[in-house]
Amino acid sequence: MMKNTLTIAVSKGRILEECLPLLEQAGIRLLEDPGKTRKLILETSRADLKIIIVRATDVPTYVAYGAADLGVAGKDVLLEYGGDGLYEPLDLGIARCRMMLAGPAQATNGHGRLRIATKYVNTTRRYFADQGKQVELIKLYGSMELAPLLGLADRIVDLVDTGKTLKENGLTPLELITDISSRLIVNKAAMKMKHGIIKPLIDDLARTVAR
Ligand code: PRT
Ligand code: MG
Repeated sequence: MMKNTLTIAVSKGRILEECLPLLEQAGIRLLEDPGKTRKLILETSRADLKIIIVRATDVPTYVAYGAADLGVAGKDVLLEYGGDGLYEPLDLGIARCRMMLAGPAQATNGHGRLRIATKYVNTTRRYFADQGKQVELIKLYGSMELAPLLGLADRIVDLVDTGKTLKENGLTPLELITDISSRLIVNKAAMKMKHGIIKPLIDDLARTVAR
């Protein structure tokens, strides 16, 4: 962690795409087109600031350990990560969606414990525990929508944007667990040691988001 430089961890895809206009309004441009390079460390128009490209679920890890000073992560990823060592000073309002419980339209509210397939096992467990319900969780890494169709689970917990993915797989949204957007996260030690450069960046981004 170098004292006068900043590293921001961002995932490729919708978060990077929606992040770039915000960064631009804060005076930060990428020097290379992220769609055309395989580089994982991207230089910017600010010599003291670089963007690193990591998997969405790895963003909190890089920031918590101080390998990156800041990061942009979906609230879904942050809820599931749960660890400390992170500040979450700003809701960037990008990559919005909803985390939902979903299932077949005519859900057979079977016997015994509900089986739920999801990649968000911690968040799902907490959601049901808060209602005093015990559920059986099945951890999946993708294509959750298949699980009820094949009898692997009664329900799924997944992110929903337009609802098209659920619909095309014969599933209906049943309960809203929480609204999701991407957050700026900051390593706690970096926030202290590099306050002089991090604080103005947070303020610039906050102004941009408020516009
Ligand atoms: O895709 P990859 O395996 O590389 O990683 P990832 O899925 O973790 O990354 P990415 O880029 O797909 O998602 C990054 C973040 O974007 C997530 O952590 C969310 O915070 C946010 N986000 C916003 C979404 C969506 N909207 C979204 N719709 N992430 C995923 N989806 C998926 C959803 O899981 C489902 O499969 O899109 C599908 C539903 O979309 P609709 O429009 O059909 O409802
Ligand atoms: Mg994805």
